[in-house]
Amino acid sequence: MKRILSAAMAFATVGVLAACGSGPAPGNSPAGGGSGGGDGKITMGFSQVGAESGWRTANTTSIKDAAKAADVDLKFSDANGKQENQITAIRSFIQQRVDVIAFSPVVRTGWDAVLLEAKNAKIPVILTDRAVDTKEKDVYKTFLGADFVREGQWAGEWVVKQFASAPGPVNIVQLEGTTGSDPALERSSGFAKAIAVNPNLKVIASQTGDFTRSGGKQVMEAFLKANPDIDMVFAQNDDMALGAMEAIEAAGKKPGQDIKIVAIDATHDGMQALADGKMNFIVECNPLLGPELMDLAKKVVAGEPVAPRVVTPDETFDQQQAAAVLPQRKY
Ligand code: GZL
Repeated sequence: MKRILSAAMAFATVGVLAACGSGPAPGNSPAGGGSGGGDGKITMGFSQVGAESGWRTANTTSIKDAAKAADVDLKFSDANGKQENQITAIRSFIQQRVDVIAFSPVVRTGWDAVLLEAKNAKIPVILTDRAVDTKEKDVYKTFLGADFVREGQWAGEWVVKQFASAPGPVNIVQLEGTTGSDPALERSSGFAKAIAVNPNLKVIASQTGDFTRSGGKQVMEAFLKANPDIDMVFAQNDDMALGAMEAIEAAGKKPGQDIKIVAIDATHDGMQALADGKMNFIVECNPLLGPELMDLAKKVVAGEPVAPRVVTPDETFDQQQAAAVLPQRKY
């Protein structure tokens, strides 16, 4: 069953939130070193997590292409998965007096100090893709990204349906994303909440594969050695699912048949494996955040109110739906 968060509902949410963000957001004077949008051109410093997955590659491409199309001067930094590299990059953007800073925080905590430095420098910050935990007030203008709890819930609800008539325990293994990251924490809780309706559904092992194909393969090899009767894999992204598939085949089993696989992202390789029957269900997490990020950045630099949270729509795919949409997929 395809599920799409209705656009109307999404816009209604944004509309309501925008209304309560009345008046120019504080600290929004164009104190950045860019032109402040004065000549219509703004300078954005962007700190990206890294290049760990197909999703990340598509996300980076979207941001770079959208900056070009929006005539935004983009200073792009790849943190290679390390928080300290992101903090260094953000400090460098502050030194360069950019007009706006955007970043996808690799993990949820540890950002208070650098976010306060940006605020004190009067440079607005936009979070994209992943959220942070911070006790500081007004240290970022908005969050643009998916609802990860819902993604985990939709994956879990598919498992509940799939095994509704299972007579006994259903052994599930979970490949978690990067430890401490917003998507890993929230997809885990959404999935756990969804499968709790059926006590037969048991997560017998759960470990991080760090959102990478090699990580998913290594962890799945260990799971298979320790648990001979795995029925189901919940992989928190396609790349770890693709790695798990290799491990399952190397163990002489058929992925998608002997061991079912549900994943999140809906990148090309994941959707191809789904269409080929080696996976069973995917929840999309759209990486094409670039255009909306540039719109938000221009509004924020101009001191216009923006919604504190802009949730991007997701949808789901089974094997038949994946085969049908693959030719038109943008990533
Ligand atoms: C989700 C994003 C996650 C993807 C992974 O918005 O943060 O990080 O699900 C990526 O593929 O590595």
